[in-house]
Amino acid sequence: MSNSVRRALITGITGQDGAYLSRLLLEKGYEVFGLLARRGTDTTWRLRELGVAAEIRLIDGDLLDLSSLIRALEISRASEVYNLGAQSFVGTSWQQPLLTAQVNGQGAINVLEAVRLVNRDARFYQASTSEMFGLAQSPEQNEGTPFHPRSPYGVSKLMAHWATVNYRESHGLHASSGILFNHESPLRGLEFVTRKITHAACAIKNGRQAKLYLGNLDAKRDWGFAGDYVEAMWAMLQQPKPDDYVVATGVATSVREFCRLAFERVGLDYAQYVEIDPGLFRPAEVEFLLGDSTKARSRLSWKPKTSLPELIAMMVDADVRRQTK
Ligand code: NDP
Ligand code: GDR
Repeated sequence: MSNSVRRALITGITGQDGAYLSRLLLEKGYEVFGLLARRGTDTTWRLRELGVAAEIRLIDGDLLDLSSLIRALEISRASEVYNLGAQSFVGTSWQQPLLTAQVNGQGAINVLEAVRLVNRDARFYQASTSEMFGLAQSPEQNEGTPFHPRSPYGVSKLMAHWATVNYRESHGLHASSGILFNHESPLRGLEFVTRKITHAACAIKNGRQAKLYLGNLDAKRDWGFAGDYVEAMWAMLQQPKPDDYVVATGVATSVREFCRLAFERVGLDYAQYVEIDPGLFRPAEVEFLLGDSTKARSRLSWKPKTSLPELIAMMVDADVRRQTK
């Protein structure tokens, strides 16, 4: 292992963002290590789909086990640590508020502690979220917008966000927080609304599914492409000073409009197939999110490259390919 090679450790490497970030870092010449939480089934399909699985070194560990994180930092000798691991589904966070708090909140502090104990010079990235704005206090949200989380998920992420700020301020760590708005891709989990829609549009077109049941169609989100967003994560850790950055497209679209565009891509009218299931409404909804990423655009020279229609086409076409295999 040469000392000149840059090494990164990613928690949540088997998730959507973990896969895209792995590919980006490998392209940049990094050695990539990933924390692998033991599950009953194989969780590495995204890494295989992007063709990067063979190049990554997986280290067994869990965000709830500090000793495993210390070990992962020692083995990897990482100079950049990306904490992407989370119970990331907002809906589930009402059913599992304590697990969500532990994995997302305490888990982030465990990673920060491991960095502090093993290598204080390692740079740290925290996967913060627009869900922290929740009941948004201004029509466009930026780094100065007050937080008002609306779910146990949002609350847990706020803990991790402030812990990141606190380790920066009290221990001098190079710890940055990326406040990322929703980002999607063909690798998105099926529980999230965008992939649920693109998957169903294809299944309905193929005659495998009759209807699509959804909750609140009027919620609006600022949706971007995950492949673009991981570039901002990396750019944050290349800055001389750690900081917080909002990453977003600046375009808000309703779930209803997302449905219309996705079904249109397969030649169907969504209104004939989408039904409302009141059970899918959330106890407290985030109705509207729209990000102002001026700071990331000027300081990181970052901007999204993929429009929403392009993203939807990419997701629908991938589901068509998968379902016609
Ligand atoms: P995913 O849900 O796709 O991935 C989550 C990852 O966390 C998986 O690899 C999962 O492993 C891992 N994980 C869960 N619990 C643990 C644990 N106890 N120990 C170790 N690993 C664990 O999320 P995304 O890739 O979409 O998001 C990445 C991060 O960014 C998350 O923290 C999310 O909250 C945050 N975020 C995401 C946004 C988005 O729109 N995608 C927007 C803003 C923030 P396994 O596969 O084994 O379950
Ligand atoms: P979100 O994403 O909660 O924004 O969190 P999700 O796709 O789950 O919901 C977006 C909006 O769609 C509405 N909705 C439905 N959602 C789901 N999942 N299923 C449905 O059937 C449905 N019908 C309507 C929701 O009510 C909501 O308003 C995502 C996650 O990736 C988080 O980890 C991340 O932090 C945020 O994005 C930014």
